[in-house]
Amino acid sequence: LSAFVWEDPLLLDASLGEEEQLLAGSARRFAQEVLQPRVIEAYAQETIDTGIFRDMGQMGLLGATIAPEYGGLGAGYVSYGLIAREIERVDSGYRSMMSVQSSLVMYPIYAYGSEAQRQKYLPKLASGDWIGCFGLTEPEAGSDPGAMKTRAAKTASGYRLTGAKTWITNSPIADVMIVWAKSEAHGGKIRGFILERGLKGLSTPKIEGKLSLRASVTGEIVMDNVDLPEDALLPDAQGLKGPFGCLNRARFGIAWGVLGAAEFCWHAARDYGLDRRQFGKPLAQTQLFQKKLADMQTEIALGTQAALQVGRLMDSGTAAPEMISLIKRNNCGKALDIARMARDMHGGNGISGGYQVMRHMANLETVNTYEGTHDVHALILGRAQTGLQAFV
Ligand code: TGC
Ligand code: FAD
Repeated sequence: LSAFVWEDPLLLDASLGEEEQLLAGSARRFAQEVLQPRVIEAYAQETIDTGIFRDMGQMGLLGATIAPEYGGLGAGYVSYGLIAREIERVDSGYRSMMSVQSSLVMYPIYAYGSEAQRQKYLPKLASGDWIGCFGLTEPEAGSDPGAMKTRAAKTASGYRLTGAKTWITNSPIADVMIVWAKSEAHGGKIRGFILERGLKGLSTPKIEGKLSLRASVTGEIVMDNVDLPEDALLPDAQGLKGPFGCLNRARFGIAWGVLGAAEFCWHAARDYGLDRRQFGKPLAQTQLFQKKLADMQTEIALGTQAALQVGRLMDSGTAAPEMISLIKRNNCGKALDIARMARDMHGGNGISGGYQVMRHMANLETVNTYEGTHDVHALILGRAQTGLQAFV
């Protein structure tokens, strides 16, 4: 038998292909060199540097799974997951900026858009020159997006949108918005529209006072009779499966990303326990501390193996949406438990910004809620195994 590698207990790295390892390595360098030095201040001050999108774009981290002819890398979903893990090791908010742009804006244009829409939007979104957002949630339709009130009426030259989206990542800084609305011209079915900043009647107020995800900006999309041309409609998405097709990808990335945040917290707790002495010995030499480290290591190792398996199935076209619910739910829940535990293991220092574990903990409260709450994913899995839907 070989020696045990405590940081990579089930040898995840060795299960990756050479290109996946290279991409993960360059994403890690980028995240540590470009994002890590600014995150503590950005989170404290809630400052958003839109240049981060261009930095990510230059590194090929936006729309990595999109074909190279549209500015992507043509990489697989395991690679996309590895990128999310490295960015979220620094901050869930930076990963949010990346995953909304990649999975919720570039993916629907790529998968459901016309060739003209792909040519117009994807290269600028891939380079980070344009920033995108995704409007599904409404004030009265969160877990139940089918209850949305936003409407698209038909006009002589296109569509007129009325309604409001809320809790939208990137909306106050977005150039391009994917908005889902019930379209009167299509029998009330949900359709996707591409909106551009500057349209009359369109505004994107920022949501102030967040205590979580402060390095990522969140806002509303308010549409007061916004007129759109005919070619703003995404031609190939009809019904809720349009937005859910995007959410499958983003949720998969989150399942990887949260484990990056959890790994940061685990390593920080270990380092702290090795340095900090109480009762005449390092905290890391107590049984309780070691039990907590073992729990963290175990859950992260199992979670990454599950995410890798689902990624391989996505890359071979054999993954089911419920598999993504399983890993999104479990990995978010475990990452949140790990961050809370790491915060506790740092004692009083754990609440200071400099130790960073409390920031991860606060961020993971959001990640456990968005893209389908922990409980909504339980109901998806419950429905799949009983055939009974318990939402309504
Ligand atoms: P339901 O009857 O289950 O389905 C309606 C239609 O959609 C299809 N479908 C899917 N298709 C592809 N992938 C999936 N995962 C799908 N799930 C459902 C389904 O086959 C059906 O198709 P058809 O042809 O029969 O019409 O719909 P429901 O209304 O009963 O939905 C139930 C529920 C609770 C599962 C669903 O509404 C849900 O997942 N709710 C959670 C909402 C959510 O995740 N919102 C996310 C907003 S975006 C966001 O949070 C971004 S944060 C990003 C960041 O900053 O990183
Ligand atoms: P609700 O649906 O009101 O849920 C409240 C509670 O009730 C939860 O615990 C939930 O699990 C529970 N619950 C709901 N239904 C049931 C049921 N049937 N049975 C049992 N329990 C139930 N949305 C976007 O469209 N685009 C974005 O970019 C985006 N970014 C976000 C960024 C942030 C920082 C946040 C916080 C949210 C973001 N969201 C975004 C919205 C997010 O997807 C929603 O918050 C999420 O889907 C939950 O909806 P809700 O907040 O309305 O909660």
